[in-house]
Amino acid sequence: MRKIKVLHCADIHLGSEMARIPEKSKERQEELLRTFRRIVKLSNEEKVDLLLIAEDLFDSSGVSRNVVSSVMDYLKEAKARVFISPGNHDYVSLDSPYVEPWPENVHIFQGDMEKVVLEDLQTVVYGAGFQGTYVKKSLFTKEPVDPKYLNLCVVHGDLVGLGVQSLYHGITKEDLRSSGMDYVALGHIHKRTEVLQAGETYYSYPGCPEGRGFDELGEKGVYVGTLYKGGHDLAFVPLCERQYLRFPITLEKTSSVVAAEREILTHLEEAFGNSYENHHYHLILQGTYEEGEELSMATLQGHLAEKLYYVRLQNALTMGVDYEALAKEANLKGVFVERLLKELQEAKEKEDERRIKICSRALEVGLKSFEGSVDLLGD
Ligand SMILES: [Mn+2]
Repeated sequence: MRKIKVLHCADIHLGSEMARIPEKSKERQEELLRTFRRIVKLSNEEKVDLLLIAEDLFDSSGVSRNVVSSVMDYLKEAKARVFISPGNHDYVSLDSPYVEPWPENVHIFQGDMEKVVLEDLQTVVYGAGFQGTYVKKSLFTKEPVDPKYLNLCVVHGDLVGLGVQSLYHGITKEDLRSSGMDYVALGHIHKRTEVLQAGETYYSYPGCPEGRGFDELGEKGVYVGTLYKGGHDLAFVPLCERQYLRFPITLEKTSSVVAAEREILTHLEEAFGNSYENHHYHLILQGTYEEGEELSMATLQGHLAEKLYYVRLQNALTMGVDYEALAKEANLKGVFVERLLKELQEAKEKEDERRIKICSRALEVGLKSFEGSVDLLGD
């Protein structure tokens, strides 16, 4: 059986402003371009037949001349045939880079669904391109595919439920199932999906190959592998330069900034290995501190920033209190704590999660109010 090898990437967004972390914007734009170059290099190393770029190669039609020239130069080095499907960010327009001459090995889908027959590979590559921000109609054709060939499709698609409208070329599983395609290389959703199946049609979103903010978390990359009638062996290949990561860390040592710093760095090194310094972190610090020993988040963040590429701290530490001892005090505070502890105990016995939360919070805030006024908004 004829097998072909492909690299499927999507949503690269070259030229993106990366405005969510402005101080890193310039550097990240360069890194994004280098990531694209690594994609092309990988396609050569893996000797793929086809390099499929599903939508939003560029962040906009107004992308700088330098970026367009670099992309063309990189693609000239590609040994694979390249297929680009413009999406809602980089749609085809009169001033778009897509109307310029591109290297000979690059095919750009300019509008309605068209097909390119590759006799030597016994493969047909279908594709369509956006011509504006929105595409409300279906770009799939009703024309039946020729089952003698391996039929692929590269397209921007917003996978929606039956009857749901989308401004971004809504497609349903039924559309995929009835398309007759062996594989549909999708773009639009920046979070990767597994390679999925609708009837005989396989499809996937590889997600963006480089995150651009804390809304694009974790490892990013592309799909590489072979496709054949009735199957595939596509595998995810991570190749992002840096990740955006957000998670809680429970600190044991909260008495000094240096101790906390060491604990956090050790934790990150264990979790992410040698390259742990390279990532963007949003860390939610949990744990308890002794009264009067609250950590300075600004100082801790400053220390960590010397090591880590980017770090943002969220202070979720709480003051450790010996409630049992307080409950025994013969004063109003003692009565309050004793009463709340009883309520909390009852809530725990009934496994009433909502009540447990309310009682815990009431204890915490109530105790603070004994010390003076409580700023609930800033808390
Ligand atoms: Mn996109």
